Parts: sequence; C-alpha cells; structure tokens
Amino acid sequence: MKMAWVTLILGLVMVSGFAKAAEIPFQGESKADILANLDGHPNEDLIRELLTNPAATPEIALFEHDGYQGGSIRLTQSDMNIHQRSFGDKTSSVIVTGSSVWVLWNDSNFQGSQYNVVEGGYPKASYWGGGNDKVSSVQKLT
Ligand SMILES: [Ca+2]
Repeated sequence: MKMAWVTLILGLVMVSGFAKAAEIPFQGESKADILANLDGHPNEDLIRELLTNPAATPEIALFEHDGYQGGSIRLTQSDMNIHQRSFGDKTSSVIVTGSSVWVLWNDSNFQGSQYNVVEGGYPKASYWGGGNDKVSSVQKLT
C-alpha cells in the first residue's frame, strides 16, 4: 500500500515536470515584433495565421528568404528530403508554432549538421545557428 502511494506521488511529480518542460517560451524574434512589422508583408496572411490562429497540430513553416519572405512550405511531421518539395537548400527563415521540437538538418535523411528549433520566430539562419540556404531535411522530435 505504501509503495502504491510512493509510485503515485512519483508519477505526479514526473507528469508536472514534463508539463513544465513543455512550456518553453517563444524563441527568437518575439511574436510582438513580428506582428508589428506585418502590414504589407508579402506573407502577411500566412504569418498572421501561424502566430495568432495556429493549427491544433504543431507546425513548422520554412521560408525562402530572410524575414519570412518568398516561397514557403509548411510541415506537421518529419520530411527526410525537402528537395522533393523543391525546397532543398532554400530555407532562410523559419516559424515554429505549437509545443514541439524540430531538427533542421543540412543534408537529406536527417544527416549533416543539425540545429534544434522550438516554438518561435527565426527571421534568418543565424537565429537558429545554421547557414543560409542549407536545410535539406526536417525532423520532428516531439
Ligand atoms: Ca533562401
């Protein structure tokens, strides 16, 4: 009986610990700063949707140019070769929505240099620590 209580309490501590770990603050450029510069932005509607009305499923949006400009692709799960979406070696900025952890890989098949990103706005490659026009695969960790 005592063991059952210990197990229950340990379980509760672990669950609350995981809940806390999931509450990572918005990283990179702040949401307020992104929204403040959106009027007339070529991807204004998409960015507003991502930031103010995100889908229930965590998502990563890759943009062709700095500042969330140019063409884009949106992923809700891993993609081991974004060259097949004609988006290989193009990513210059990224927005992640929802509580999730993603890895940006320089090579396809989740290989080469890797950079973790969580919910946030990354207006250029230096924000995630990688190089411009390098991402070839994207892995969703959680
Ligand atoms: Ca680019």
